[in-house]
Amino acid sequence: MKGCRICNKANFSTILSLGTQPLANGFLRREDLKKKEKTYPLVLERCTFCNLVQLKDVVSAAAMFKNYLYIPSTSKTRTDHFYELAGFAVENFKLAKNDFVVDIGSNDGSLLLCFKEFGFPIVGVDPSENLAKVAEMKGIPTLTEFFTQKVARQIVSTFSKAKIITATNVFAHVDNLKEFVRGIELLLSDKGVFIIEFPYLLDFLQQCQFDTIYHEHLSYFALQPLLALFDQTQLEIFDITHMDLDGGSLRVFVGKKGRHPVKKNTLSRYLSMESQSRLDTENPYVSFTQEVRKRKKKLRSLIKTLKKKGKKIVGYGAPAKGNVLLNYCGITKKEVVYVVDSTPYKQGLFMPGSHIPIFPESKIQSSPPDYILILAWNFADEIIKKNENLRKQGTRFIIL
Ligand code: JHZ
Repeated sequence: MKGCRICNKANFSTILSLGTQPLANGFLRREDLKKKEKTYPLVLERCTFCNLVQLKDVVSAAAMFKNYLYIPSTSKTRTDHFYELAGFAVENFKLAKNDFVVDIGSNDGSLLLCFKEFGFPIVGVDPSENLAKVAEMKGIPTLTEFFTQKVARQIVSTFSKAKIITATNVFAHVDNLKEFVRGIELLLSDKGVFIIEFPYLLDFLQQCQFDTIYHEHLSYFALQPLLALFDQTQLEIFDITHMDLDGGSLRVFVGKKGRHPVKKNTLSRYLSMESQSRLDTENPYVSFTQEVRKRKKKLRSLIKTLKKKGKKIVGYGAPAKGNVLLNYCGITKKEVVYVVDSTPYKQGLFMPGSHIPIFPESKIQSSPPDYILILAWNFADEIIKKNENLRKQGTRFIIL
């Protein structure tokens, strides 16, 4: 049995199984619909030694990320967030003209574009071949690789050490966290800052965000296990902030030991919230699992009632988490007749598992439903606002 990716111990306590599921970003072409879909077990567990919540089974990263259809630039909320992050880094860490910025998991280059506009030299690292091409077209130099020590050395020798390294919504995807962090040690300049963003375990549990459990998300971080990870390195966490994005995320600031004043009171505040929530016991996870089952029952019964009344239901957004929700709750194209999504790469494809067809957002205006199930619940405000006319005409929104 494989050990925990932070402490190497092999004592795990199972939190929840979502059965076997297809890859949450494994969108299908019409010709794939008749083929048997590949599914993988989806089991969440906790290391009882360091408390890292993690997936039991690891799907090959190449299978998930080499051809990747998710792009962040389709949501205004997220692009605004990237501008805020770049501005924050520039101001707070007093970036000078030639300070070098690296984004890991750079996707279509959306975040680096913001740093580029400030005039900084930049490079992205992302294994997705299709998205690296899109980023290059925007003028974002991109290494089509998974980030490792080797890639870090290559960047240092070709460009320089980095003053800022960002990793937004990618740290949780990394199987070999130690290799990744050693790469950061090599790439970060002495006064540099590594900024990580990821969904926060406390929000995940409190808001029962079970649909964010999928094969890409290997770790579900709280501060305490993260501190244990960085304790094994020459790096340290020196500050942390909470953000509303994606239902509650953390922005964590990491530097070389002794190079930045450590905000001890801030870190202690998070640690004490985590210990008050008893994250080192079974209790919060048992309550979470009970709530997941309740929500599944509630959604299934709501959809059944609406269908009996002859109501038309469609989905808004084709996010990865939407597929987990639909597949775990056993909802198919019989119940949700279509979904719309603003990502051009997803349009014309079908949702994995449920086989619901994906259309551009304009479809919802030309063929309005009685009910819209908001699958991209993290952007509910943005979605409801732009479909205000439908609400006025009587369409109702469902958010789980
Ligand atoms: P969104 C992805 O998850 C995958 P997903 C990944 N593993 C991760 O960690 C998170 O991102 C951060 C659409 N949409 O961002 C666009 C509209 O159609 O919640 C997207 O397909 N209209 C890297 O897939 C989806 O919704 C709109 O108005 O769960 C949102 O996906 C808006 C605002 C969005 O990520």
